[in-house]
Amino acid sequence: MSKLNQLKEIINDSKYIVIAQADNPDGDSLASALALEDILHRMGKEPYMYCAVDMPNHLRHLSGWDRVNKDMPKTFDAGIIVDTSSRKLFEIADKNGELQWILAKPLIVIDHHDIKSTIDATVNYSNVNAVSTGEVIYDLAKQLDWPLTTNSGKMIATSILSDSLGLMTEQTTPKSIRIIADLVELGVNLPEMEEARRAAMKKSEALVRYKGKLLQRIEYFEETSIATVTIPWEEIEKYSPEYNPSILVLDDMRLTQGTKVAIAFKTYPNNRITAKIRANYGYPIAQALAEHFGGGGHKLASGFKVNNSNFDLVKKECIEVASQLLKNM
Ligand SMILES: [Mn+2]
Repeated sequence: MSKLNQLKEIINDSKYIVIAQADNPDGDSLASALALEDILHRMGKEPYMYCAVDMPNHLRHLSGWDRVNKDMPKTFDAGIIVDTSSRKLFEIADKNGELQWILAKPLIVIDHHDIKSTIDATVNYSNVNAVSTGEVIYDLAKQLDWPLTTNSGKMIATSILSDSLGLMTEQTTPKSIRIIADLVELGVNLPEMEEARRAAMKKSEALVRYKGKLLQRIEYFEETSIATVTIPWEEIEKYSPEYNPSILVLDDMRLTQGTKVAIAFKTYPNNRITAKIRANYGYPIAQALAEHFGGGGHKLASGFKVNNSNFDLVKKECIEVASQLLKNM
């Protein structure tokens, strides 16, 4: 039997269907889950969305995000995993045993990543030429006559625009662009979607003014190679509930001409210090710099924490090590 027919049969034979996202939900995974939820609902099914972690704030403009549950139901007929073929990305469910529940039922993986699946699914339905999982779902809807509405269409468009960074990545194909055109014809309103996305990113007046202060306080070293900013405890207390102060300025720091690495320090009571490090493309020193202080991360993004330390000394050492790592490249 073809994969398409197998997939069709699993859905036909099931009523309660779990739609699962991995531990790193993004615009594609959430929008794909929401599109499938709408489609399955209209087919008379009972879809249930699952993700082991909270939906990030920047995705909460997608209506229905709050229907994603953090635990797996006890009974259901089948599962659909969206936007990943990697079992490693279900670490939480793997540890608490819930992954076994979904693996024990007929399971469909709908994905577009170019990796060999490590999920023991009944059907691995993956198209590596699709720019997003939503694009794969659109194809399935066309082939299997699934009911598309302006709502599921909007979610598919969101998924494509999200993973293709607004149709601007190399993986974007004429087909992805045609699907967006089809969806607009179906009634999807792109300006309205964009406005909702931007509205979710809006910040309070106080936070915008605070960002201005932080920008004023950026220090540059070795010409502008290294940029640092320091956020004291009083400001962490005041502004963190609305937004992470480091994230507010790190990108602007990295966008300074000549800047190779940006470091945001936070100082806490009892001489505890944390640092968030972001290196620019071509200067992959972030991980080594964090490791020097017992931290870790990736080549371009990392962090560390130290206790009982004198801030001025930690900062001085951090700048010296960063400067040395850049010289050694
Ligand atoms: Mn994706």
